[in-house]
Amino acid sequence: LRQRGVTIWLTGLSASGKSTIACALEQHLLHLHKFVYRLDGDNIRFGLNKDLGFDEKSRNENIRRIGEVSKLFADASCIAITAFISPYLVDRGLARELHEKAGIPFIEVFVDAPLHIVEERDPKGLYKKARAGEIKDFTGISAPYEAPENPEIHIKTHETDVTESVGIITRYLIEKGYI
Ligand code: GGZ
Repeated sequence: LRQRGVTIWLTGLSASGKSTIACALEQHLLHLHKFVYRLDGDNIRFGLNKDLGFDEKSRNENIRRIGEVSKLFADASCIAITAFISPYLVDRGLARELHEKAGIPFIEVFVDAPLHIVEERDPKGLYKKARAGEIKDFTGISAPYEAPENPEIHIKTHETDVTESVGIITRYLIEKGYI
């Protein structure tokens, strides 16, 4: 049976654990000899989307393009993993619609950690800068994050380690017959 494409869409605050989970999941699926590709800030925001910033319109366009690109990868029978804050319900809804219209599964994963926890983590010092007003429109501080209402998977990263998170997503893929 040929692999079917799917998009695994991680959403959550900065420092919630999206990239960490995305990398570990990618590695795990590669070990299972799956065709997988990860889209993140490094290969999208510095390339295709380098013309975009962080105001609401730019984020809408960022997510619109990522939705289109992930759909193309999944259409080419790849497991596309995306790791972007994607703070707006409507944008994630449009990405989902795009996939579902093409008959491609869209798996929304809420990478959830409370604001006080991600602010404590603050690995790049961005929350501190945002609190000081040095970064404007910062998600969770001065820009909104609209939590998913009905995600396929909900992971609380302050209670679940990376290995277990990868296990949860992998078991979901197996249960649904996607891998
Ligand atoms: C949020 C910002 C901002 C602002 C720069 N708000 O933790 P990081 O550093 O490595 O990940 C964040 C990343 C968010 O980009 P996304 O493309 O995922 O955002 S969105 O989906 O909302 O378009 C953060 C950094 O960029 N960063 N400025 N103002 N995060």
